Amino acid sequence: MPLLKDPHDLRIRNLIVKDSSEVTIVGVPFDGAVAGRPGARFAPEVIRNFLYSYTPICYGVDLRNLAIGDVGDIDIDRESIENTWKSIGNSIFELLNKCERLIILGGDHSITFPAVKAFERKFGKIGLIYIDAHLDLRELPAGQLSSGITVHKILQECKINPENIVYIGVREWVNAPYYLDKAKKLGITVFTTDITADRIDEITQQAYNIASFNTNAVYISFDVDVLDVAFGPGVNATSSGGLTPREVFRMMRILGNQPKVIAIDFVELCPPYDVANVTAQIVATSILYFLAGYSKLKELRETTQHKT
Ligand SMILES: [Mn+2]
Repeated sequence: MPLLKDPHDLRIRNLIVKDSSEVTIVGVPFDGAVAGRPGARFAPEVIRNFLYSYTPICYGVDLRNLAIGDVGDIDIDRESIENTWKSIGNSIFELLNKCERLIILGGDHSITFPAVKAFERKFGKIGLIYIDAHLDLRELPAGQLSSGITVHKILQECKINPENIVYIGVREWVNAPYYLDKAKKLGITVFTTDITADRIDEITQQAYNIASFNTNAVYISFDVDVLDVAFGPGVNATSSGGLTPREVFRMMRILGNQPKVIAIDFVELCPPYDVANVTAQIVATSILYFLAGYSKLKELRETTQHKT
């Protein structure tokens, strides 16, 4: 029997072009900073496989109004995190010059540091929404590596105002009180999962308002471990008490719809520890909802332009 080739069954893979000035997807297959369970380097390929197999429409949304390009993966050096960071920074900066929205497929969470640095170089005053079970504020002695130092590195090397940094989904019970105090003292807003419970729409909007206040552009970092372990077994550091897929989808749709949101990364998906690709499928669907939000924003912009 030949494989199904239904000309009426359009999938996202049929829409992807090599380069696009509108939405650009790029992979960063690096997991050299993970001490515990590496494997995130396999994530970009797995995410693409699921993402591109979906249809581009759902109720009221048609992603065919977006030009989506996939430029492949950024070159990384497994032996040297410094070289890798340099390569990521240069590539991301270049891509930000060319596209309206950038979707970065990690990789472990260490890739966010050079990405945010490049983002700041491009846009000046920026905001950051950090969706993660963890604070990633660890102060480690020089030379010691972990993907739990990302926000600490950003605060050290970027000019971002901590008051434009917001966490969503930080877990109760897994973050050291020292770092929670540190975040609060710095003026960073922390929405833990006890706060977001039943209020994800309102909290997401609030997070955007804080990150976008007096800034030119907002970067979103989505650590997949923000999902409850029941939905996200395929990560380096699992924990209970996290977000549900539905909460994440709602959040993504709202964020995708915001005008200053320019880049988003999806990090820490670890396919070797996933079960039946549960986590990978949730990540792929999250990207769809983010694109759905953007598609609606574009539609709105076009109708307002026609009216004026
Ligand atoms: Mn995390």
